[in-house]
Amino acid sequence: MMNFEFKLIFCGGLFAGKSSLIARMLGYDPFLQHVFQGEVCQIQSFSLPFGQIRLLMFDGPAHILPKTNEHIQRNFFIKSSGAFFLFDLTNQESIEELIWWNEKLQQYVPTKVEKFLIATKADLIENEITLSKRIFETNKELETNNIIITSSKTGLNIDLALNAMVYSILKNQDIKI
Ligand SMILES: Nc1nc2c(ncn2[C@@H]2O[C@H](COP(=O)(O)OP(=O)(O)O)[C@@H](O)[C@H]2O)c(=O)[nH]1
Ligand SMILES: [Mg+2]
Repeated sequence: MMNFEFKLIFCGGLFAGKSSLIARMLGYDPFLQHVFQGEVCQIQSFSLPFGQIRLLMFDGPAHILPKTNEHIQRNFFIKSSGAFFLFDLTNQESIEELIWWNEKLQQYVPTKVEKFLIATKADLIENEITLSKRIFETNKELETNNIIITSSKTGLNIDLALNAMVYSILKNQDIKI
């Protein structure tokens, strides 16, 4: 059996939807159940035919991280295999916050990190979802694999986002599944 452990970080400004997304990815409904506020790391395990994958999910402490010292910032980013970059569809300017998270990620992680841009709160958009030009420009700058439109309220594309991340990491590390 082969066992793997990967660190995933959830990046984005305050209220982008990080904690709700993590709760959903762990199989909870954050709108019915308590969201673990202040928990640094949540663990999700998957069983695959060849063994186990453990995901260590780190919730970006947006309220303190940009103001804290290099040591604490480094601890958050270091050794991550995957990064979810979140912005809020009801506030598309929230994408600007991601520039900082990406700079720090590049500073502290020299190896390749699998990245996805996660548009959150799709359930709050009544009409057709349109992404601004700035979203596509920033996505290009962040060099993500893809943009995924999600809702932690309805569960839209949550499994898809997590599966895409795990698959990309395994592929990047040349692990055949
Ligand atoms: N309607 C809706 N609200 C959401 C969604 N995701 C998060 N929220 C709400 O947005 C606010 C911020 O979410 P939270 O996960 O705490 O963001 P964080 O600061 O990035 O951890 C909370 O009031 C959540 O209930 C979503 O998919 N749909
Ligand atoms: Mg939070």
